[in-house]
Amino acid sequence: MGKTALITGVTGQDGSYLAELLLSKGYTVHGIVRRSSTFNTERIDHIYQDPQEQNRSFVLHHADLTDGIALVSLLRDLRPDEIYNLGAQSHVRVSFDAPLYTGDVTGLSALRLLESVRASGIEARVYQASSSEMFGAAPPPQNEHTPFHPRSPYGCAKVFAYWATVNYREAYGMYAVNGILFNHESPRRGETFVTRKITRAIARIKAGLQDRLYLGNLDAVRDWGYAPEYVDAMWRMLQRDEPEDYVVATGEAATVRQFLEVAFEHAGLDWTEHVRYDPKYERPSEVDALIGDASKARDLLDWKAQVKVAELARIMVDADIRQVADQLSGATIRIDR
Ligand code: NDP
Ligand code: GDR
Repeated sequence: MGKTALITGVTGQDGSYLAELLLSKGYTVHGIVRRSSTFNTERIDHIYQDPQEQNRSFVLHHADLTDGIALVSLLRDLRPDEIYNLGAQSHVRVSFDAPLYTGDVTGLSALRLLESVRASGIEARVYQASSSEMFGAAPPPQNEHTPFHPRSPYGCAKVFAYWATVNYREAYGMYAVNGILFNHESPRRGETFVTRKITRAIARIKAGLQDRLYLGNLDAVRDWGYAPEYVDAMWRMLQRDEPEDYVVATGEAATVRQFLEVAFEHAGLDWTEHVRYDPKYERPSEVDALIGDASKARDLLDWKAQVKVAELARIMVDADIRQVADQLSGATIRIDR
């Protein structure tokens, strides 16, 4: 019998790659999808299995991380071996506009889920999607011992979720781990995060659909990796004998400006002709520099980032150019690139 996993946030960038990975390993994968008036399953449509099919290995359930009773009921029914808590209001800038909502969904919901595991009496291993945003103003390089100094409601919520996870491990002996992941991107990245905003704009500029791209702070330094590799690190964390927390990063730094340069150049464009500043995209308090030291993941998980920022930018530009071409030709949109 293969293992059973439950993924919250299965419709997101990471959830979709993780579902694919677990299915390829023979898992039965359950995902939580929240009700939406428009389709929100685009990233997982290619692995969707019709409810009429017998012996499905990929099953979706309507629920919401803010609904603790629904979580307990689901866990009692499914009794998963592994739970990956990827669901969140994950946009840092938006968290300043919706701080309480973000605190609830991104912070308190992690505790809700942990307590639901306890209340339902199951023995699941729990992965919590922690973030380099927890380090915030702490100078780089950041590792598992770096003190947290979050700079946004999102970062604060993730710090709460981090400590709730550690506390359930210490208090109840639960197998619960934090993966402290630095920024990771892909062609499935949400369109309002800076990398995807840039690569999507490049494709549209090339196709004559847009001319300008408005951005905020170009000096921020980030450690950008490739999402499919990062979900593999999540899985590895839950396969160890002992539950521990790990930083996952490439260790390579680039500014937003450098990402712009590489991405535009790959498309044969000059970014200075198209990019303009809009203060709307600045944050009330910014995180200046995140550069991860993932030596522990390398030593204990045998995990190392292969795709670095320049290759990542090229992968994303190529995918967006293909997607715009598909849209213009009326062809079926390719999600799996
Ligand atoms: P996305 O924003 O792409 O996905 C977030 C997911 O959470 C979506 O499936 C979304 O559903 C779901 N969700 C939001 N609110 C709720 C809710 N109330 N109940 C249930 N589900 C909800 O994020 P990523 O895939 O990029 O990231 C995955 C996790 O990892 C997040 O927790 C994020 O904060 C964290 N993280 C991400 C990093 C990154 O660089 N990508 C780095 C470090 C941490 P819907 O599709 O309906 O909106
Ligand atoms: P981040 O990602 O805040 O690091 O959080 P984002 O891509 O939003 O911003 C990265 C940097 O780019 C600067 N920036 C802009 N950002 C956006 N979104 N839009 C703009 O127009 C723009 N112009 C400049 C930002 O100021 C920032 O410095 C991501 C999310 O996935 C989190 O969920 C995750 O936890 C962290 O990465 C690690």
